[in-house]
Amino acid sequence: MDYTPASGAKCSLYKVDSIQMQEQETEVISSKWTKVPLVVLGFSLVFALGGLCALWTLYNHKFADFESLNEQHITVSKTLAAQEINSTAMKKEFNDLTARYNTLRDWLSFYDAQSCNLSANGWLACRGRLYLFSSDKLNWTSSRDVCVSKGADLVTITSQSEQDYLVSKIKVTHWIGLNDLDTEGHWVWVNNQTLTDTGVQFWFTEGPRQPDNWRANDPSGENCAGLGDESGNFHSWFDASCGTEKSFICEKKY
Ligand SMILES: *[C@@H]1O[C@H](CO)[C@@H](O)[C@H](O)[C@H]1NC(C)=O
Ligand SMILES: *[C@@H]1O[C@H](CO)[C@@H](O)[C@H](O)[C@H]1NC(C)=O
Ligand SMILES: *[C@@H]1O[C@H](CO)[C@@H](O)[C@H](O)[C@H]1NC(C)=O
Ligand SMILES: *[C@@H]1O[C@H](CO)[C@@H](O)[C@H](O)[C@H]1NC(C)=O
Ligand SMILES: [Ca+2]
Ligand SMILES: [Ca+2]
Repeated sequence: MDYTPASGAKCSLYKVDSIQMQEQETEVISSKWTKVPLVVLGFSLVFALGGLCALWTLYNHKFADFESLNEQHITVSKTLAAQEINSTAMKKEFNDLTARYNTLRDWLSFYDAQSCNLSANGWLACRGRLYLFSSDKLNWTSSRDVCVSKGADLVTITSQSEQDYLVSKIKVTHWIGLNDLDTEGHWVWVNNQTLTDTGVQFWFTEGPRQPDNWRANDPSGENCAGLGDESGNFHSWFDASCGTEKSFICEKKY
């Protein structure tokens, strides 16, 4: 009899157990049903976190790019600004130099006009040289002899400015100190300089090109050079027969 309550208690215990088990079963069932969204949520969270992480990395990357670009931009801007200052300074320097050059050139041409107008005993002085423009006409060899007898020689033309000066002084053709008497076509000055040595030559090129060693009047050809020809053209050189009688230009240093 004593067992009854015990057994009853056992039963009630069992009852309790069965109720708990029932509850546990329902818990297991309910947790089975809630796990699916949890897993989805978990995955979503992982993906979201991954996305955020990727975005963050991308952002950092882009920011680094932007920073380096910005630095480059600043550097280039600074260089540009410096070069602008440089170019302004150089422009100013160039303008100053041009102004100084023009002043000097004006002064020099004034000085030239003065100094190249000096004359004594029929000789014209210009830039350290004395020139004599003959009024009589002789063949090339006799012309040279006259110059040499005056302590000079036939003129050698060694620059554009000397050519320009002489051209400005003549109104008829004049012998100059250039010939190809020794070797046909090899032109040498009376001081033995070649045209290559002096670096300038002013042969006539606007018509029949000179020198042409024309042989119609003189079978020995044309082996002496004159400034200008019988029809003018005083700005150019012509080869002519050395026997022709022309005015001539002597030159000496002073
Ligand atoms: C400016 O010019 C000087 C030479 O005149 C040069 O040495 C310097 O590098 C230049 N600076 C820039 C920024 O170009
Ligand atoms: C130099 O002489 C020429 C004439 O030979 C003359 O026309 C010119 O005005 C003179 N120049 C000077 C600066 O005296
Ligand atoms: C030029 O050369 C000739 C012959 O070779 C020589 O007699 C003469 O002295 C030379 N003239 C000059 C100025 O050197
Ligand atoms: C140059 O003229 C002189 C004097 O008249 C003469 O002796 C000489 O033969 C002439 N030379 C030439 C190449 O015509
Ligand atoms: Ca010739
Ligand atoms: Ca000729």
